[in-house]
Amino acid sequence: MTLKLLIGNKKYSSWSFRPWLALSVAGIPFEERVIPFESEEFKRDVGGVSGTGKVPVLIDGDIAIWESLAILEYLAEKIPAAGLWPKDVAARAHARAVANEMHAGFQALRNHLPMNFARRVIKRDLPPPVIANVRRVETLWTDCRARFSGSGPFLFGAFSNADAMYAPVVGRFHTYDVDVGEGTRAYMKTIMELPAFQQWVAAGIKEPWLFAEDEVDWPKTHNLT
Ligand SMILES: N[C@@H](CCC(=O)N[C@@H](CS)C(=O)NCC(=O)O)C(=O)O
Repeated sequence: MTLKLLIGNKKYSSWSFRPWLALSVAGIPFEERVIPFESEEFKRDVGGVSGTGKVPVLIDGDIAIWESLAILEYLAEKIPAAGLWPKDVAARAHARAVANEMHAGFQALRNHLPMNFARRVIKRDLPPPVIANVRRVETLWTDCRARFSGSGPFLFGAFSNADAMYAPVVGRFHTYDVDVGEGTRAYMKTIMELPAFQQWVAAGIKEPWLFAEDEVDWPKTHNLT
């Protein structure tokens, strides 16, 4: 049975992007279904399988899994050959901790810099709580790379669920031209050069839907104007 992933708009849906990227980079066959936010279809079809009424939702036969991180855990467990968590126990524990930190935190960064792949790259002023979030992300990436990446380009060497969890942050740092160090830039380049990352962005830019709450400085920085 083919896995099916229900996702929101590719331009904006950062939580959808995470499992989509993991599935795509790992080469796991799946069907995607983009369901636009605020549509009748969204209420009906997402509400029908997820108690939260939110995307992403992974459907595997009779099983419906909501919450991005739970989906990533399910994929790692169901398809161990995909290597979505590091093999080494210490690295795996660390990868889970950083993935959980993303899932539970960085509220200031997420609110102030909503993921928006159609926005022109223009710097946005950052209030102190957002700068603190940016610094924490940089520390965390530097630490993962220094301790666990070996000769691989990702946080734990090979691509893992930890990279999937932070991919929308890479997009935000790029889109809002956030000041970051050289190591951070190099890691961002690795993620942004993934063919799957580029496919998602290209599809997002083409989407017709616009949502004011995600267009923080509309219309000055939108690619479509
Ligand atoms: N904690 C959830 C967050 C899911 C979430 O907030 N999804 C947003 C899209 S990125 C959503 O479905 N929003 C639609 C709505 O709230 O109506 C996860 O990790 O999957």
